[in-house]
Formats: sequence, structure tokens, C-alpha cells
Amino acid sequence: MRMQVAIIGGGPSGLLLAQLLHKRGIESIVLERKTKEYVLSRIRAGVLEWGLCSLMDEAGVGARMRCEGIVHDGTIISHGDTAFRIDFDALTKASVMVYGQTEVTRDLYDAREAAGGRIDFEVEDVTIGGADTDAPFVEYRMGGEARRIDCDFIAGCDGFHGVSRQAIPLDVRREYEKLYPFGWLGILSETPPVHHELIYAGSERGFALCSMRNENLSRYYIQCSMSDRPEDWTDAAFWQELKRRIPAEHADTLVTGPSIEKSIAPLRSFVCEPMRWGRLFLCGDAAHIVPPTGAKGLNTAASDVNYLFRGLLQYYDQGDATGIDTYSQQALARVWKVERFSWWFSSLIHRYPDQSPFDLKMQRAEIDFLRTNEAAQRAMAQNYVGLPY
Ligand code: RFL
Ligand code: PHB
Repeated sequence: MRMQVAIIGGGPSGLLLAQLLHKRGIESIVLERKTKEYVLSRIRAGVLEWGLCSLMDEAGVGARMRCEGIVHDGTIISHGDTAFRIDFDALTKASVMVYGQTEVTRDLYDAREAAGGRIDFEVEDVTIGGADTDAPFVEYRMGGEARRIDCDFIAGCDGFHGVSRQAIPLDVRREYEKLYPFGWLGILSETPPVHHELIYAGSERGFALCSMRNENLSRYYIQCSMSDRPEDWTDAAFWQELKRRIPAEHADTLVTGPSIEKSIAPLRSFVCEPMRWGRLFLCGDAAHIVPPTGAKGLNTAASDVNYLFRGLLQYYDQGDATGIDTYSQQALARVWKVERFSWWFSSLIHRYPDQSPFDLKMQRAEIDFLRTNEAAQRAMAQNYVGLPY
């Protein structure tokens, strides 16, 4: 079969790209390795930059987000019992939206189904062919049957463990990686959030984050050891540790309850260059990973989708390949800035196993500078609400 664009991966990147293209009359197929239920069961990001919110509107999937999402004009940063607020609205005249990745993905699936767009689930053995020619194709198996899609372009939206990145030859591909010596243990609980804004808490016992999905669904994280397993942590032990890391005024009012999800995520910074090889374009986690501090993973996936969508539109509408030819440079210029912010924020607020007394003093001085310097706060706020596309 023939399609204009073959999209590998039915996560938020692939689905958003498919929906934006469809709105402008460009047809695509989405190939997803898992079932829809599995994709929707993954609990991931919770904070959307205004740029992603606008893209959802443009894709025609913003209505529920605009209605049920919670606008946040600031966030709290604490160290021990010292806490201060970064006022996004006053510093940047912008804000972020708290609306879970699960809901974003659900809205995109609903729109795709309503539009009759093709998604093949539970695909296996996906391989990319001819990406460096004018006749690219994707081959895969579904239900034991071999299939082939001939297309103009391939979008590799298949996440960090996907096959798309591996299709770029090793002598072309350059990868940059940093692993952090700790993980995040996260829980979801049907309890009211401890505070109406997110709290990023540094402490001598390690980092903690108080986040939320809605007024009766809270998401909390604590920095943990890489060797910990979720089953090592009872709910009671989790709540106790969280309370010891956040300011006393919040620890005292924290409402606890049973966890309905508990998982550990490693922290990694990763970038693959280039993000384009011939007619193959990488988007989102397929090309880069950030540590979750600052909530940039999903948002950076969306900015890639934005550049690729506009490039494809320019190609199909005007016969102009400039946008797709400059995709990799444009996307990477923003990706590296986001990598820097996520690395900086992670370094600011975690305890590292090998930190010297000098390193700890530097970390405290950096937090104190941020607490007292408006220019530093503005730079932080600009990055948090999202750099321009
Ligand atoms: P995704 O969401 O990983 O989707 C990729 C999709 O591709 C499918 N796939 C394949 N399909 C076909 N053939 C193959 N060979 C395939 N290989 C894989 C997968 O099944 C999947 O459905 O990537 P995408 O779309 O680029 O979206 C990126 C975001 O999901 C990601 O950046 C964020 O979720 C990162 N992230 C977080 N970001 C935040 O901003 N805040 C968070 O709190 C946060 N928590 C997380 C996270 C990522 C995690 N991962 C990847 C382990 C927590 C976790 C656990
Ligand atoms: C979340 O709600 O899952 C979340 C929020 C902010 C982050 C990371 C994760 O920086």
C-alpha cells in the first residue's frame, strides 16, 4: 500500500503529527508495537508548555485540555524549610498547563478514530528501507502477515527503544549521553494535591516533587537509588520519606492514601545527531531524552513535531523542501537548550552520591542566587514555560 507519510510509533509524537497532517489533507499511517490500552496505561508527563497546548488546538484536539487542564502561573522551589516561588506569569507573561500525557494521548486516539485515520496496532519486526533514496518504505508483520508501506517520508516517533534511530548508519549517527546516579520513584494516588502548585524540593535526604493530575489525583516522586525496586517501597515508607523532604508546612497537611501506580524511572540525558537521514525524520524520545526535572520530555517531542509538520506542509503545499532540509538543525538547536535546562535543574536540586562539601556549598549558593535574583528567576521561568519554537 502507498501513503504520503509512514509514522512509526503511536505515542504522543506520532499521533500528534498524524493529526496535524490530517487536518491539512496529508495522509499518514501510524504503526504501533503495543495495544492502545497499553499505550494509555503508561503514566508519564504531566505539565504542558503553551506551545504544545497551541499545537493541540491546531490539531483540533484541545477542547478537553482547555476545559479540564489546570493553568499554573508559578511553581515552588524549596530546600529544607526555605521555599520560594517562581512566578511564571509576572516573569514571562506565560504559564503552563497541568494535563496528563495519558489524557493527551487519549484525546489524540479519539480524534484519529473519529477521522477514520489508519493505525496498525501490535506490529512486529518493523524495518525501514530506502530512507536514503526517493522511494522509502516500511516493512512489518501484523497478525503473522507481512505488510509493506511505500511512502514519501518516514517519521520515526518510536521512542528511545524504537528501531528508527538504529536505521541511521553508524558512520552518520553521533550519540551523546549522560546517566545520572539515581532514579525517581513515582506514585499516583487518589488524594488531593498537597499544594495548588508543583513543589520541587531539594533536601539533605534527596529530591522530592509534589505534582498532580487533577484536584483529586496526586503524583509524587522521590529521588531513589538506582538499585531500588518499586516493590521495596511500601506506601507507608514512601509517604514518610516524602514528608521528610518537603517543607514542614506541607508535610503537616499532606493527605496520604493507597498508591494506584508505583514505578521507578532512570534519569538520562541523550541526544542523537542528526535527526534526519534522507527521508527518515526522528521525533521525540527516538532522538533525545531528558531527565524529568522540568517536565521537558513530552514538550520537546512536541516541538520536533511542530518543525516536521511545518516542513512537510511547505513541501506538499508549495513544493519547497527548505523546511525538511533544515529540520535537523532547527530541532537540534532547541533540543540542546532544553537538554541544558533539564541538566541544570537536575544538578541544582538532587543529592549526588559523590558530592564533596565544596559541591554542596556551590549547590546551596546556586539555589540562593535563584531565590534572590530576578534575572535568574526569569531565565528559569522562560525555560520552564517553554522556549519559543
Ligand atoms: P513514546 O511515548 O515512548 O512513544 C513511542 C511509541 O512507539 C512505540 N514503539 C514502536 N512502534 C512500532 N514499532 C516499533 N519498533 C516501536 N518501538 C516503540 C512505543 O510502544 C510507543 O507507543 O515517545 P514519544 O511519542 O516521542 O513521546 C515522548 C514522551 O512519551 C516522553 O518524552 C515523556 O513521557 C518522558 N517522560 C516524562 N516526561 C515529562 O515531561 N515528565 C514526566 O514526568 C515524564 N515521566 C517519561 C516519564 C518517560 C518514561 N519512560 C520513557 C520510560 C516516565 C517514564 C517511565
Ligand atoms: C509529573 O506530574 O509527572 C511531573 C511534573 C513535573 C516534572 C516531572 C513530572 O518536572
